[in-house]
Amino acid sequence: MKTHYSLTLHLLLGSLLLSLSVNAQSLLPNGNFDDPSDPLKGWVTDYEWTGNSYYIANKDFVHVEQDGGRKNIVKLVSPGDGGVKIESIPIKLEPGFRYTCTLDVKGGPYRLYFSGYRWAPGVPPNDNPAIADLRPIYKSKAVTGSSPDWTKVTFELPGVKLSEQALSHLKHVRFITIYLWFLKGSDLEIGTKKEAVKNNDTASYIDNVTLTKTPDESMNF
Ligand SMILES: [Ca+2]
Repeated sequence: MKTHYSLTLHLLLGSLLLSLSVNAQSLLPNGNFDDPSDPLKGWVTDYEWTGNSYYIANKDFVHVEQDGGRKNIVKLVSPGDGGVKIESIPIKLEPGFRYTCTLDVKGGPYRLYFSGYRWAPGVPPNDNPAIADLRPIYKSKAVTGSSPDWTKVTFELPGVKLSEQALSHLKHVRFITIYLWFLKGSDLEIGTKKEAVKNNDTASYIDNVTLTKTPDESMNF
């Protein structure tokens, strides 16, 4: 009898772990930037179309580098007051779920959050929009900070108790992106100051971005 119970328990535990691991599968393709043919596949770095002078050349400040066991990592060097950014391709928002992003970061200062988008005027709804087809209408609570060493950071959509105003915006959100923004890093140095100046390296780095969703009543709208 005891064996029977423990076998049942074992099977239950096994299927629970299996379902957890399926649920925990990232919704984001190429979050580790290790795609062999296109390391930035699934990511947006080119904002020339916006005409915003801060970000016209954004893509020139985002580079893929090799880093041993991590394979590819992304290096971001902030050129000035506007900072530098990288954003995931738009991902369909499914109401009734909260979204969790984790990533490894080195550098900063950073401001990391989910950006929520509605359709731009005149764009017919479709399943694979470009960022240019969308207009931002919502930002989740941002996580901010900086770190000279690799650090795992987590942030969520919504990440806060939703106000009526936030809900009224979220109702229009059709797609979300992971929005990773690195500010002017003049007061943060990786290594010693001398080394940083020599390498012209006050850069930030990211790797291993994952996105998961979890049922959440507060996200029913
Ligand atoms: Ca990697």
